[in-house]
Amino acid sequence: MRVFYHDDKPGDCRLPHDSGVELSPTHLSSLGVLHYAFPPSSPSSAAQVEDLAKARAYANRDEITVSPSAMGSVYEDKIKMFYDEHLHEDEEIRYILKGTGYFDVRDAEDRWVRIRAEPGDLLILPAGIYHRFTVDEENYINAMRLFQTQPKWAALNRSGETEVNEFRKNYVSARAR
Ligand code: KMT
Ligand code: NI
Repeated sequence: MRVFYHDDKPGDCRLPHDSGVELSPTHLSSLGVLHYAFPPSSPSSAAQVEDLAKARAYANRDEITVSPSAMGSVYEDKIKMFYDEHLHEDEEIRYILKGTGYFDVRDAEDRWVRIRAEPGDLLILPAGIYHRFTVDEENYINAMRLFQTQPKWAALNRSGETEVNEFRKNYVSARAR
């Protein structure tokens, strides 16, 4: 994982958009974003992911591959959808198995913080945080998604309504503390 400010320049979202300003993992934890490194090649990783899922009551999971060959004609549309700024009323947990991609999260000053995710990175984005996702120029990522039994999984695109969403308000007040 690498964390840096997005350069906020227009252009293909799959490019690095690296501002050159590197951020520490502590910056992420101050936003309520948790990160674990469970290398897929390490024999203990699968059990560690299981333990974490159990501890947070995540009963369900699936695997997603974002790539032109896995998604076919809907690929470009899916990429645009993932990159629309949104929030969820529940955590978003992603465990990267293969490939690479970028998770962008808004910080307290509303700047985009870009997280470059690689195999072994497990990220937990808290409910209510504004975020988006893109693959990089390799156009390939394979990840495990974890779901609680009753996921509130709709992506709510940023709008006047999400600004007053109770999960958003709870997130902002928890972050400020
Ligand atoms: C999401 O929620 O943005 C996704 O599921 C994208 C693929 S996970 C690497
Ligand atoms: Ni999301």
